[in-house]
Amino acid sequence: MKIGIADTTFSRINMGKIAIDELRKISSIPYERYTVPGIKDLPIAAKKLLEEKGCDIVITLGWVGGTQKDMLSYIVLSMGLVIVQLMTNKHVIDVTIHEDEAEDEKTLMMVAENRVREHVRNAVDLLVNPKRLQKLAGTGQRQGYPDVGPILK
Ligand code: RDL
Ligand code: RDL
Repeated sequence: MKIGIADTTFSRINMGKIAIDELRKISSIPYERYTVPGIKDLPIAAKKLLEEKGCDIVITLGWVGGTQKDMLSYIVLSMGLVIVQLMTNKHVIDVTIHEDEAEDEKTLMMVAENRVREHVRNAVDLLVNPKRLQKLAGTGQRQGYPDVGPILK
């Protein structure tokens, strides 16, 4: 069993390092890291990790800049990752930070770190402990910001 971690040099935070730190805290599953220039390079990195490097699941770590052009790049990434999943029949966990989703850099850093760590836990659960996710079904989980919680009757 192996987990792929794909990250970018475009990101302003070392998201790959945070992901590896979390993975080491919660499991001993081996990993393979693959760093590419930017988000549009992540779909092929994910596909190579799954098909050539023998990974069972991939976590992609992307950083989207604040302009409309960056948003368009994000849509390309997102569609590309869905296609990779359908082509390989394996999960790719898309962790994306949008540079404009927080007021200041300190908050952005906190959101990014939380989102990466929570999605690493999701990826490990998808792989080895899917029952934990089932227990959380319908509970309004969010990654990065606090969970919104369920709507109660
Ligand atoms: O294949 C080389 C680049 O085109 C690729 O790395 C792009 O993902 C780079 N890139 C953009 O061209 C862009 O307009 C990125 C962003 N925006 C972005 O917001 N985040 C990225 N890359 O990681
Ligand atoms: O692969 C991990 C996540 O990227 C994936 O689970 C996304 O579907 C999570 N997600 C978003 O990133 C988002 O911006 C969701 C929503 N919005 C949404 O509105 N509803 C979701 N997921 O179920």
